[in-house]
Amino acid sequence: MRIKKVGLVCVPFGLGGAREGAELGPRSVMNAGILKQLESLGIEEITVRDVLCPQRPTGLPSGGRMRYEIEVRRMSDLMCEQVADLTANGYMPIVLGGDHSVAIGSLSGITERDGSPGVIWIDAHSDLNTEATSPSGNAHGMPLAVALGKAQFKLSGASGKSIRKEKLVLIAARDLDPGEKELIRADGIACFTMHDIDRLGMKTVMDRALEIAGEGTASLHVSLDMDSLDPSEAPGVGTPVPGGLSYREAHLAMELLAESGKVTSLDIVEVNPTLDSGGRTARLAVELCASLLGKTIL
Ligand code: 5AB
Ligand code: MN
Ligand code: MN
Ligand code: MN
Repeated sequence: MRIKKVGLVCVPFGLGGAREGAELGPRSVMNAGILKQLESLGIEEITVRDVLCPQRPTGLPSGGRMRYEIEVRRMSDLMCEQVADLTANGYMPIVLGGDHSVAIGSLSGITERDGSPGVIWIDAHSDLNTEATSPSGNAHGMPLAVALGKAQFKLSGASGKSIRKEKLVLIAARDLDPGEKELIRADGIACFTMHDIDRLGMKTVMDRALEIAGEGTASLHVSLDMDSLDPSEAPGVGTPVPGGLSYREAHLAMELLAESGKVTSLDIVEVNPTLDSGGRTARLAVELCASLLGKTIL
């Protein structure tokens, strides 16, 4: 499948994480030249949508066990509309976060148009906390629990559940909370940890991931948390964890996804330029996006 139309959805939202700065992510990825990169790949139509995200309120965060719940809901509703509209018009949505809570909106927007997508979640974390299991109350640790209908947080219009556990694959996990581990085991969610990547290699892991998430669904969503990479490659993230993907492992993952021809939407999240070293993480985000869209070495 050759991708001809891309819709960049800029979501400057950082209230889902503990540290300020992820709201500056979309700008930094744009400054790192994502538009030029898309053009040079021969994408014929590019449209950019800016989601008008709620600002950090003064005073205490809204919400109970999910911090800034009101703002997360507002952002997700706006995003859901944008992503659904782009999908309906034949654009591949590429969401530039923002912290990972933006995936709540991506997944609900995709589901609204195409039904449940397969999901490949590339992340040091599993983002499966509910309000009850979250150690932090931060929404960026909860988007998959929300999408699976496990959290109390439900989106306004939506039925609550947007993805199926059988069609979800986690890749690069290495920092899981007790409640998340329990859920992964109890629900039999496919999880390729860094240990599995060490043992099997990225090629085998991605083949298996594509078998699980890439078949029997109308669409395939890839959610790339930049903290999946080793902090030595991607220092500009809010929750770095040692022992992550190498530069080549991450590129290989994207190249194999491109070769599959199955990916229909993408999030690139958790780029935090205030923690970055000279825009390195943003540039890597652009490169990985290019690989996923079919850029090859030769
Ligand atoms: B990210 C933690 N599990 O829930 C939590 O970066 C971290 O989107 C979540 O993967 C990290 O607060 C969320 C401890
Ligand atoms: Mn994440
Ligand atoms: Mn993460
Ligand atoms: Mn993070």
